[in-house]
Amino acid sequence: MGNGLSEQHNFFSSIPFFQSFHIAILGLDSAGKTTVLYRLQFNEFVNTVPTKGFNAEKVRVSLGGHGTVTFHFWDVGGQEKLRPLWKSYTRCTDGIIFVVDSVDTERMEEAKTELHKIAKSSENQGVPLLVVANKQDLRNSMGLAEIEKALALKELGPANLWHLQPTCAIIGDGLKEGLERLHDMIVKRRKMLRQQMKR
Ligand code: G3D
Ligand code: MG
Repeated sequence: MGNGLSEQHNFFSSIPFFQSFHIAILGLDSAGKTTVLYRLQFNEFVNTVPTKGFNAEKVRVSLGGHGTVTFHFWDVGGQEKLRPLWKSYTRCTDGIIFVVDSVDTERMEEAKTELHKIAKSSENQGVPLLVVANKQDLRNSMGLAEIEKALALKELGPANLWHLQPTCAIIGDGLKEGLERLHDMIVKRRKMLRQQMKR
């Protein structure tokens, strides 16, 4: 039944469509950014060395219900002297992954400062943020509620979509779930922007 148009629509919507997103991976040095990247890319643990500049990788991930999605990840060195560069990599990104070392209680305040600086910069207004609570395999890692409080995530305000994801990047636990949530937030934001433009 119907005029054929709806059948055509169903036919095309059943083809997995390809999308591509730019994602910056940020966080303090040694939080596990490069481990996250290579675990996502090769699905295996790669021994990392501190990142001097940046690593850029294109990774195709099959996300449940969304077909295959291509992510262009930029993993930027987290050492203090490299942090001013973050701004250049977050310009025009679709999403940001901010990796936190859940064991590094001493530098949680520093991580919070950097995270809020990024989220509040004018270029990143409303860019979806996946906060990765990494190294959850370690015995003395902080719990999620504790990390959410320490990073003052609720203070990011309603304009910023964010999700806090526990992970163990060396095994890969939690990464796929986190990426799915980030993807959902990016799609939601695009819809919101489209609706705003129509008004
Ligand atoms: P960075 O890119 O954020 O600077 P790296 O961090 O990816 O280089 O990781 C820093 C160290 O943390 C590495 O150990 C890495 O193996 C370790 N690491 C990363 N993710 C996890 C995790 O989920 N659990 C545990 N236990 N360790 C992790 P080394 O010893 O090479 O410094
Ligand atoms: Mg690195």
